[in-house]
Amino acid sequence: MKHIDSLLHVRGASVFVDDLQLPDNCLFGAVAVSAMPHGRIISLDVSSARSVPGVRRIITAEDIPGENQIGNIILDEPLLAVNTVHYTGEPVALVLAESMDAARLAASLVETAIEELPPVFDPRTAFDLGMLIAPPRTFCAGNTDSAWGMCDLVVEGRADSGGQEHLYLECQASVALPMENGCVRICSSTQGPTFVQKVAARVLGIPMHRVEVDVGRLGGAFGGKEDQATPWAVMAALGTHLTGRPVKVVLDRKSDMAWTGKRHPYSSDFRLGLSAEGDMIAWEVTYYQNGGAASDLSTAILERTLFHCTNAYMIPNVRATGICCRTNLPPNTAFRGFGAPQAMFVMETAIHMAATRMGLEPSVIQERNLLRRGDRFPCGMEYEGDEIRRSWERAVRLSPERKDGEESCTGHISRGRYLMPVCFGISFTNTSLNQASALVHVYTDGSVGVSTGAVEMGQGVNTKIAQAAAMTLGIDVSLIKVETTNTTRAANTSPTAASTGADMNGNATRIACSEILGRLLAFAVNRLGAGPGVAVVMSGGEVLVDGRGTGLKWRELVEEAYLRRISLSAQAHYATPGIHFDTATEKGRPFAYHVAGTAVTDVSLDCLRGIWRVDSVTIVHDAGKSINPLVDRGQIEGGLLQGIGWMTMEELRYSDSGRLLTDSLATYKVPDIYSTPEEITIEFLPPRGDNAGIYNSKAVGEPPFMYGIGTYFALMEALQAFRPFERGHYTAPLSNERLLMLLEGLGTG
Ligand code: LUZ
Ligand code: MOS
Repeated sequence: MKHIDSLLHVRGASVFVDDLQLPDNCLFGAVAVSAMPHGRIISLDVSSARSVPGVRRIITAEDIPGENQIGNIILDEPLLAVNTVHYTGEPVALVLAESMDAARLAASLVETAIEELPPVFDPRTAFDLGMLIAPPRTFCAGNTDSAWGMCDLVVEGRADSGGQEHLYLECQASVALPMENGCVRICSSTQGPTFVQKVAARVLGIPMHRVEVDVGRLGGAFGGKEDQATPWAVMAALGTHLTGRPVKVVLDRKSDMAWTGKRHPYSSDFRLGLSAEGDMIAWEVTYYQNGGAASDLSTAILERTLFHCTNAYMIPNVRATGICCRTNLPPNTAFRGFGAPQAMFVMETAIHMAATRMGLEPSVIQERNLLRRGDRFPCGMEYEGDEIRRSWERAVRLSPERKDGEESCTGHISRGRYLMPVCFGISFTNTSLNQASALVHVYTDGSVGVSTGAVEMGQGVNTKIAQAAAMTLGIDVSLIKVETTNTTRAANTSPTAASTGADMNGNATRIACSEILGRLLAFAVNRLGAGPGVAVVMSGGEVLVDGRGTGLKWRELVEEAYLRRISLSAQAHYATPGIHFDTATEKGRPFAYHVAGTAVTDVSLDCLRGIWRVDSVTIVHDAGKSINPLVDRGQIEGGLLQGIGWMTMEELRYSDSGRLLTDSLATYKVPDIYSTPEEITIEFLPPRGDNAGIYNSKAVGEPPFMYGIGTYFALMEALQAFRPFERGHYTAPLSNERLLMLLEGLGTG
């Protein structure tokens, strides 16, 4: 089955926030921001801005009726700056005007006099200055102190990975509409409708039930709209609240890139101890996370880094410390993988360094140490699967054969291969977020409407929810409509994040649908006069008794049930079972299950020019029993490409004043069709046994991102085949510039 939005998308008929029909009296909001990374606000002069024709109102912090606070986990972020600014791009005022052009012009004329304070952009510097967002956390297993003595080799080094722009196609967007009696309705491009509702209520100083948030679909998000759609939506709501008029706030691309947070850059120190045979014995790592100017989701992201500090490997002695550092960059935020890619990059760096030192192929070390069923992660959870080793073995067999005796470096073209195993935990690391709900209505003509907390952002969650409903009800999927995500139909929802959207909302949908079906079938038993002990099911839209057709069709049954005053609606709640975590001991079972897979990446590097291509990527991925292989394949391909971009070309550069220089696609290079691997082979690992996802499928959103890490190390392999070297410091992205420096034996990282 295709993605249910595919026809709309290719026809340009899908509706996004920017496409919504606006009432005639709509105002347009533009944001004035700080041009300094750190400083005291001396004065805010809005007189020139106010004189722009069409400007109706300029809102600053003083106008906020409720709390000027948009923080999530830690309350440390104002909606509009007061007294101090902490990053270039921090909102200081909201200008409302009759047109977007007038609003943007006026916003650029807001004059903020700032007395500059010294900025800090580097997390290690921030750490030295004691600028932490939260106390450091450490995950331990075994005892590293006593383990070093057992090691035949210890490698030490540093690994730095860069940030990443989300580059969702649709920029941040929201429209707020005034409703009767001081209520407000917000249409937002957010992954977290409840968070928008909660923060809007807090800022406006009204109860949550007066704020309705509605989400149709998003033009991509990737984590960038988990927390950071909120300020713009709340600004629109604030404008509406203060003027009584509809307000639209939409960012243009450059502002969106410059002002919003990114994937967290990390700088990490590590020490890996191994036996002479390549068994990993001890692993110590310290992650300096660049959190930016406010906490946002940084602490949760760092927690996931710690959970994934050993990736897919069994290491008996571990000490991993995460430090969440406050800097003067825009608050960094959720991004596909949520701290796990950063952890896995450090792990692979250490393995690569050890392999180089030992004169081994990295795969020799990797394979020896892959997790086996029953092994424990540092958090204490057991690895309950066998997919890591099975995917590894299958990927090795499936990958293109490398001809015996073929030199890996012929002339100036050097080839490199790297195997990248990935093991990713599914569930929000914050256990309480692992809940979802669904509201299902069957209408008297047999058509069905499903509302859940899941947000469609292109990933296909609505398709999977429609499938889950159809599978449960035993009717055709064309009868199912998935409604907008709305806080009046699905309350207290978790953001659609952590790859859990389809699992949790699909399960809530399944439960609600089976409740309705149960009522209908009980009625059918009566209606057909079927005796006790017979199996009555709905299948293909018809009631079957003991597997035989009865001629009683879905629509007829629904109509009759209605006349008998049987409820055709149900609401259901789903809470992921069996998960818990104790932050006092840093032990527990945080994840419902793990998703694993292996990618084999082959690259060719032109050692004169420093340019390269990915010849092939062969992926064996565990999607459980996929309910939609086409959607899952799309996620795997997209994740891979996004991961390759993060590792090899996407580089953020800032001016001395913390202004993003790479604020357009002319200066920020993302993968395009020319950087796509010549061949991508994706095979789904045949599932064994049951999975905790929806209908035995598994979550798919984030894990494939980390296959892209393989491209970095395949390039390293190709480099070393041309020019053998050892380095103690690896840096990503491995841009063409950096590659050329390495080829010349220059540069760091
Ligand atoms: N968001 C979140 C996430 O709030 N908690 C998580 O554990 C998570 N994991 C991945 C992506 N988003
Ligand atoms: Mo996320 S990184 O919004 O799953």
